[in-house]
Amino acid sequence: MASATPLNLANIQGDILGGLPKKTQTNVFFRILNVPVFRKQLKTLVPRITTADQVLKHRQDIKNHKDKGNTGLLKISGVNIAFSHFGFVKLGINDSKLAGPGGPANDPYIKGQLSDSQSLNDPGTGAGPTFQPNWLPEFKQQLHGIIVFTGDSHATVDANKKAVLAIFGIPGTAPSIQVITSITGDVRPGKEAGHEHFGFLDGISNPAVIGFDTNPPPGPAPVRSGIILLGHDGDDVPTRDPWMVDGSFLAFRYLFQLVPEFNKFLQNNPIKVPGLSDAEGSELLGARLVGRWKSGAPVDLRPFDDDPALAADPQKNNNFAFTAELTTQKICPFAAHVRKTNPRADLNNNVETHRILRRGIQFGPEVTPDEQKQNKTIENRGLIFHSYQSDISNGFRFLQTLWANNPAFPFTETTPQQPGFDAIIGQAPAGQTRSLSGTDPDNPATSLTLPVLWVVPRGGEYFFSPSINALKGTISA
Ligand code: N7H
Repeated sequence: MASATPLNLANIQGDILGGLPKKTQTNVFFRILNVPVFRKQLKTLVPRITTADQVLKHRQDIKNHKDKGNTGLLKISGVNIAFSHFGFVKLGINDSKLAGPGGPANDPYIKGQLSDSQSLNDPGTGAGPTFQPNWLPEFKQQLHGIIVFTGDSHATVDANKKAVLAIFGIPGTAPSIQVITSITGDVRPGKEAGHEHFGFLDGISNPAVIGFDTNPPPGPAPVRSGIILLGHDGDDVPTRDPWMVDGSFLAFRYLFQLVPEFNKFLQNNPIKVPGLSDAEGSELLGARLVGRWKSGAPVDLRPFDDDPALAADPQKNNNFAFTAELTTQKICPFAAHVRKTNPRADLNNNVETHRILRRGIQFGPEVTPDEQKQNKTIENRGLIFHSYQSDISNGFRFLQTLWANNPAFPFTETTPQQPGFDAIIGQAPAGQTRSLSGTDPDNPATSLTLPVLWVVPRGGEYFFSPSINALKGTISA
């Protein structure tokens, strides 16, 4: 389909392209109670929605603020909104053209993530139609939408949330929506800022989008805007309804992380390499499971020790493609998380249709001394995972089911080893144990058994984040 470039950044919600700047984020999940009233009120919300061009301005303001030597944070707040299929059904809007190329009958967005959870291998009970994932009860009902609030502080986010909920009559006697649950995530404190709870720097590799990202650093090829936005060059459905153009699907996953248990596993299984202490061997195992060191330095460029300077250099830290060893696992295991989720040269760099924009944030406290002592999770913590893509089946779902959960991927013709599961997010079918090869660089065929799932899904949904025109028009009309 014809490209809509140059992109109309004032029409695209800001978390999709650019990402709402955030130290904290609150996600409000809602159901619509009163359709006509909600529609009217939504019109009032639209001018408050943060757009992609405003994100560019916010980021420039933050830079200017820092350049002036200011130490405190600039007060910035953002808000975006997205709807599930069930939300559009409630609104009486025909969203069948949001389905992927296979049509609506079996489309994950149309079915909703709860119905998809068994195919994602989420842990649960029962099988087939009686399957119930081990999700929190609030995510086992039909959610109609999500409002994402971001900002520099809880005070900023809370004030924005209060003002937005007031638009929908909350608190009050006749609200047009019901808040089902609200979850807040925060950037981790101090030196851990930007690192997820296992300790690894996150948010390094996101695809540059043609028409938006000017001058991207060396690394994987930029993607066409239609890989992320509907109705653009690269969108695999040629006939979207006009209101769908400039929107994007938001895959949300509520992922709990068992950090003390993960650390204990690393501690118990140090990689034995001459010259490395046990602690260094454990550090190496962690790096080989992820494909990056905690600093963010890629294992493909720095296989046996960390290199914080490499990690900090955006000209180098994403400029690799596993080309040094397409047929061995000495440098980086085939099943390393970043190799599973972006296999680069393993697929001749033919990965464009499976790139996603990740916009996650951490939730929960730091590991407590008590948890450390017992090697056991007591407090809830993890990742509020958000990813944007123009096709859920090719994006989030492809990475999860056909790559991370698939022990045979990447398909290796010239080596006898089966890669195994992505140790971070790979999920085996019920009753099966996870393992992977390649963690020991000197014995790549040795298989390492993974005793527990350290990333546990407790909820999720697929949403559609519409354009500003759609919010002003079809959705609120
Ligand atoms: Fe992953 N982790 O800490 O191990 N991820 N991830 N992820 N992830 C990445 O390159 C992590 C999850 C992707 O282009 C890094 O930005 C954790 C899901 C993709 O090279 C780290 C969780 C999915 C990439 C982590 C989690 C993905 C990526 C390296 C859950 C999709 C980019 C930093 C709690 C299904 C790959 C970086 C590339 C990178 C971690 C979830 C996908 C450190 C802890 C559910 C596409």
